[in-house]
Amino acid sequence: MNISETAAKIKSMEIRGAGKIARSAAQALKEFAISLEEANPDKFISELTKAKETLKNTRPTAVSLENALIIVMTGAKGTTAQEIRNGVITAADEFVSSSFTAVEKIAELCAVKIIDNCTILTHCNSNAVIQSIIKAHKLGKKIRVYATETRPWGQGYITTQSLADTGVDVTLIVDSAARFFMDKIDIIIIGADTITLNGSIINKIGTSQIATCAYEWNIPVYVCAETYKISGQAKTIADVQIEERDPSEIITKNRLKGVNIRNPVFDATPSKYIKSIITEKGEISPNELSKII
Ligand code: RUB
Repeated sequence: MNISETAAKIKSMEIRGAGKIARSAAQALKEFAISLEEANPDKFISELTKAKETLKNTRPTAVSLENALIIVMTGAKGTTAQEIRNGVITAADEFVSSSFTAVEKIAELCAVKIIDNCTILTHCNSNAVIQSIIKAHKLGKKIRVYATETRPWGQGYITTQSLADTGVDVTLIVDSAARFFMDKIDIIIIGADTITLNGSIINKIGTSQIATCAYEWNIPVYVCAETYKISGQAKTIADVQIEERDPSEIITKNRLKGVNIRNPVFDATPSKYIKSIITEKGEISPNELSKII
């Protein structure tokens, strides 16, 4: 896929999820470097930079996307266009492979947190979470999962179907039923798009409602996230742009007259509602994040 095709698919959410958009963008930048016929090294880097910006500007919230592109661009060094091209190819391949390894490692660590005979609640569709639940299931633990539908996009359908396909006992609920089922839940596991330096978690809209409710019920909330989802720039949630998408994702155009419709698609959960962040480098308390970074 070329840059504009990949950018369009990320923007339309045909490619979605913080990890997947990061890997797809890295792959697209690599393919662009392979196909770019430019012998002048400065012009080569300038074309790469333009392509990087096009990819970055597709979705504003997940720092995984920007970080992946920054990592790939660290390879863009050399005195000839071919050296730069090779550097980009190597950096992109390393990023994609390390991001898959990170998810495997997170799944191993998170599966330990999932005790036998446990009921989990998750929200949206996070690959890191799904792999963790599947890992625990394969270890023979008896698990029940409640997964929210995740309005307006319905990412919960992907989550529930992939868990059911691997034999996990899974129940789909509407987002507003999360509190209703809270007395059945032992642990909440969610993914992340961005983690700020003060330990706030930016994830799918509705995450913060679930986390505050879990706090009231004393249920631990774990975040499964690769370290490239930590923002080096965003100190607090005020530094993160929350994507707001078209109202037509919520309701058919013109169905209501004279009604304002808002469609923010992520929200921020402050660190006090998070038990820990499970990364490929180990478990991190959100309050310790800035020191560790
Ligand atoms: C997806 C979402 C996921 C995170 C983590 O939002 O909020 O929880 O991206 O996913 P959207 P992963 O559907 O709008 O992209 O663990 O797969 O990176």
